[in-house]
Amino acid sequence: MLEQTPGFAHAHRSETRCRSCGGSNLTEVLDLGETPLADRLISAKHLDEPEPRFPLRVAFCDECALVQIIDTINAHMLFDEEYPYYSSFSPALLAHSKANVEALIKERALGPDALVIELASNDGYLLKNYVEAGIPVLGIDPATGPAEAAMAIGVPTLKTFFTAELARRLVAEGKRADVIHANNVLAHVPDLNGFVQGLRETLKDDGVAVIEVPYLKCLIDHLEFDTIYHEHMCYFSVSALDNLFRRNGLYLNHIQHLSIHGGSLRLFVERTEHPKASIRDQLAIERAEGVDRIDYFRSFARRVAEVRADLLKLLHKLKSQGASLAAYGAAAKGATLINYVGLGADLIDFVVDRNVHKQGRYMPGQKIPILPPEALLERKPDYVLVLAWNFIDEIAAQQRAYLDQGGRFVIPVPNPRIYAGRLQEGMASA
Ligand code: JHZ
Ligand code: ZN
Repeated sequence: MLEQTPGFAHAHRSETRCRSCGGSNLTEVLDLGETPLADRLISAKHLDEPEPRFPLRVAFCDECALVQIIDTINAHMLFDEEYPYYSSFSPALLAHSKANVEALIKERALGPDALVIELASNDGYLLKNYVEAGIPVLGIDPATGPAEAAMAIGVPTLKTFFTAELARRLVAEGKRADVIHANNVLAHVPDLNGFVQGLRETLKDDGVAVIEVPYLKCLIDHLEFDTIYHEHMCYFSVSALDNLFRRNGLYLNHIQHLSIHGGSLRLFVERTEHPKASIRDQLAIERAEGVDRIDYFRSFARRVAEVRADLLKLLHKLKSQGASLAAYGAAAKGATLINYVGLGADLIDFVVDRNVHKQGRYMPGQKIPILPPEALLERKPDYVLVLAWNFIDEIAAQQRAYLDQGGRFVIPVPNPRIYAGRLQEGMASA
């Protein structure tokens, strides 16, 4: 057991077995040190209190190819009443979700007799589209603020975690679903097999689970190491997903590639097996490139350390030239980045974010204040490090006035650089 922040040791556990197959051949591929919890923003009144930090280590399972963190934090600590992530603050995400719902309603001819369930329904950003179309929905989310926001806009929501036990209760109440959405939640689940079994039970025989996960291959290829934090316990390849679903009587039949969150997969999972070419093709790519083998991850830690060194060098150079620096996006990934790289309030004056629940609070670890985006035009920092680089196009459009006045963006990954108008070839921008 590693040394813990006093008083918080009970909230942390080191895994010795794979979260998916239970195998004991976990090989560490990256150690990001001890970091604070990425979505645990600090309020002014708690600024002087000790902040918990926990080890953050990534491992590869030789048996089922799942990449995962070794360190598990108690879920109630991760998703408490202060959880600040509200999906609805990104218009690009709202448009992405709406298009997905419209396509499913059409393809599956969903109507008033159908039931759509969303796991981790957050503030109702997706289900509200079904409600508008007169299709019954049920949201499930344990985070108090977002769940209440969903109910306030007419999205019925159970404020709890989805587990195999809750699935049995829903089935007993006759609530099996035609469609189950689960976006960016599979990685958050401590009992992966229990969650997937619950999914299976809650799906109607001909139902489909539509699941979005950030894609491991994008994480590795584009050095998106900042998307690693304690909330994200797993990092999925198609190979590992295929193993996971199959073990629990579900089948990955189709995938779509999405640019959101730095490169994601949308999975179509059903109770019967009839894979489309998209599955065979991607499994073949992963096999050919070795994503299902440890070698693929061997140089990752070295390349991540290079990003850290390059970013520090760039920012210190700007600072030594007399430039002032701020950052955009109090994203969870931003917390990993500033804490792993070591970017403190001495270097970055403030962070801006549109999410009103984040404004007025402080970044974990480094305690940099979070302000509304208008602060960029008011204070005119010379450079803005874009922590939410996955939304760069949207942010650049919104901050046109700042850029036109000579302000400059710095993009941290995959290679730290001053923004020249568009992202590097192949990078996602949502
Ligand atoms: P964003 C989130 O991670 C949440 P985060 C979660 N941890 C998860 O699993 C992953 O996604 C996949 C703000 N913003 O969404 C909003 C603006 O201010 O990339 C957010 O605070 N203005 C559950 O937190 C942040 O930036 C804008 O114009 O790393 C973006 O955070 C836009 C577009 C965003 O991911
Ligand atoms: Zn495994």
